[in-house]
Amino acid sequence: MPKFSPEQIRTVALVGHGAAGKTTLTEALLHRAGAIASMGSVEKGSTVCDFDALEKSYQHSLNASIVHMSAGDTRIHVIDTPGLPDFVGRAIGALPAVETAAIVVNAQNGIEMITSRMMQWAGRRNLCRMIIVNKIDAENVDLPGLVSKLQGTFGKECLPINLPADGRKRVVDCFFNPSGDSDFSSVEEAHQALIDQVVEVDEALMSKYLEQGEVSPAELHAPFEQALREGHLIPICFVSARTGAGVGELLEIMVKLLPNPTEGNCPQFLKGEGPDAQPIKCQPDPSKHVLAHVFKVMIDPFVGKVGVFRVHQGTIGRDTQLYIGDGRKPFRVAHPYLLQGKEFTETDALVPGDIGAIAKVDEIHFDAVLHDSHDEDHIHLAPLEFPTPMHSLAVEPKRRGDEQRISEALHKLAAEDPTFKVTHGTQTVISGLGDLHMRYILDRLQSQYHVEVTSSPPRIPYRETITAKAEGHHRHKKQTGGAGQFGEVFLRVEPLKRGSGFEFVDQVKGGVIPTQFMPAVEKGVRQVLDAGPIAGYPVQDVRVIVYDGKHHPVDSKEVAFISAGKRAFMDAIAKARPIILEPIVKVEITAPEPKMGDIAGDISSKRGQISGTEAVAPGTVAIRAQVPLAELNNYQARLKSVTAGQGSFSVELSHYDPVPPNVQKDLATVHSKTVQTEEQ
Ligand SMILES: Nc1nc2c(ncn2[C@@H]2O[C@H](COP(=O)(O)OP(=O)(O)O)[C@@H](O)[C@H]2O)c(=O)[nH]1
Ligand SMILES: [Mg+2]
Repeated sequence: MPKFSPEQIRTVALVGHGAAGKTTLTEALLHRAGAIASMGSVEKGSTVCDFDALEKSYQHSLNASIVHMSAGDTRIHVIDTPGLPDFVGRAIGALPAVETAAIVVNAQNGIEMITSRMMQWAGRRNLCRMIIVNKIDAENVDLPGLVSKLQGTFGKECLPINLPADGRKRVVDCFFNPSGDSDFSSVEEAHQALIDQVVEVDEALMSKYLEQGEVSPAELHAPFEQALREGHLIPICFVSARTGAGVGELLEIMVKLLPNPTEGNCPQFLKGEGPDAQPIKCQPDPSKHVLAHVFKVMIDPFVGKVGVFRVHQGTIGRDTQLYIGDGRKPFRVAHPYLLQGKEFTETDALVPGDIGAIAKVDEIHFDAVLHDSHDEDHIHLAPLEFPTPMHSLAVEPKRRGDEQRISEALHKLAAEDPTFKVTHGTQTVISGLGDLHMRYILDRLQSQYHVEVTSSPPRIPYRETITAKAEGHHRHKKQTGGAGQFGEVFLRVEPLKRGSGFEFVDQVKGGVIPTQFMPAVEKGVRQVLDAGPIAGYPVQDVRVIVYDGKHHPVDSKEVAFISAGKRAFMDAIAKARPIILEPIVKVEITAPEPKMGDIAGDISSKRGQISGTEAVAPGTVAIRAQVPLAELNNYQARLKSVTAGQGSFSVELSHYDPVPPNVQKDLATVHSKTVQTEEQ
């Protein structure tokens, strides 16, 4: 029998900007709930959540960590997430695992970039939200100012549920038992504001309230949950993770006011693919079929692959048989675990609301849905939106023979991280969200997988295309000693719309090129597609129409038509006004407002165009622009120097545009030189 029913479970993700104090607050909550005997610290590397060696050396959370604690007869699962922009993918990934996103705000720094982003992301995922103002003990904090900034930025539904008192040494409750004085503003007024906001979702209660002037906390419970679910109320509470002020009160709020799984918004489960996908209604009932979602995967050298999941429906026990997504082969759970940071504790049963883990199931992957319904249809969650990884590095093994091990290690790292991608082309290129993310990957390769690589900026993925129609012709004829080779091809090329790729059309009449040789002609043409004639880049957006040719009954061979197709295509391209295309990316730069002019000037000097600006937080602007990727080399370092480390940016592919003629000339020159040296 599970010890806790879904109604007794709370799930909370602590999210927000780096250094707001999420990891320390998790430690303080565990301590207050009696789950740990003494509080560790981030500085000493002794917290439950930042257990990874690299987290200790960076002194920042790099992964989502899971802990649980009991308060009375309630079990609380807390996910401590990273707040550095480079690691935000792991925080976004954790959102479907919880009913409540608690956005932790640093009282010293106020609203920061990830504060705003997390408010938006959590809102879009329909999570209940609350704001925790941490570090109220610190010097030079303006708490009343911060409350009005929060309300100004995120709306008047952000209302204090408690307030600092006694010179920020404790907090006073404004909801259940409003009495006493706070350091600023009136407890009674804060109480009124909360009740006014809550009763707005329930007309009957509103009339009663207007008539009698008061309603009991018990009557307020259901509308309070509804207001949270609808985003109509975002409570603000105050804590100091360091001194413990407000931490006990926060636990009490979690137990009494945050939604249990039956009171929150279930994430959207879908069955089937694409636009035909059908929504599945999820019921947080332990007796129904199992629906659980894997929101984190760890690949540990000792334990193997670990899938961390949230149960949304049904019960997972030792004997439960589970399917993964549309997989047909079930596996037996055998050992369901609860996690406390790096510690695994085996448990009997996990019910809706529980966060658990299973080890050594190879097929498990990030974002997989676990279920027991024998259903072959693809069951999945409405897709999460992650920032696109665009900071790339080309990597090469330091030691010969390490290629295979490096490739395997990179794919394991990519399996853990939705914002890390590996591509193998002429170079192995790894992409992530920023310099720190890349450094972390290289550090992991070394410390965990014991392989070393050298890294360099990757080559820009230029493309070649044509801008006019043209004709091409080649006659391949060889008479060397014995059997000859003969094949002749006439073709036309036409530009296609940007992004359409390549089309090959056979319009040969009367068998002048016998059908068995057409694949050879196409093969020859495709050889040019991989390495275009101007500078050796892939050719795209071209239609090739083969319309005439000649063959010889004895001398026509495959090689002859490959060669004729290739040369005829090159002949046509040369006459079709070929150009080089370059990737243009959408950049979003977030920086302090006074730096906007410098940043905009810099963007213009990089052939970029500003497409808009927006205030994302008080004093912080987001600047959107389109810039050629080739101009963004080293941009992180430049932005850092322009903004004194206060700026960050994200990049996403927009489209391909022709390069300016001088760039085309330079690229062609470099190419012809390398071709010459290769031929020598
Ligand atoms: N003064 C003060 N410092 C705090 C408090 N909570 C955390 N810190 C410090 O703030 C820094 C960042 O804390 P951490 O928990 O790693 O933040 P996270 O990035 O949000 O997880 C560390 O140096 C903590 O010791 C607090 O309540 N008051
Ligand atoms: Mg942390």
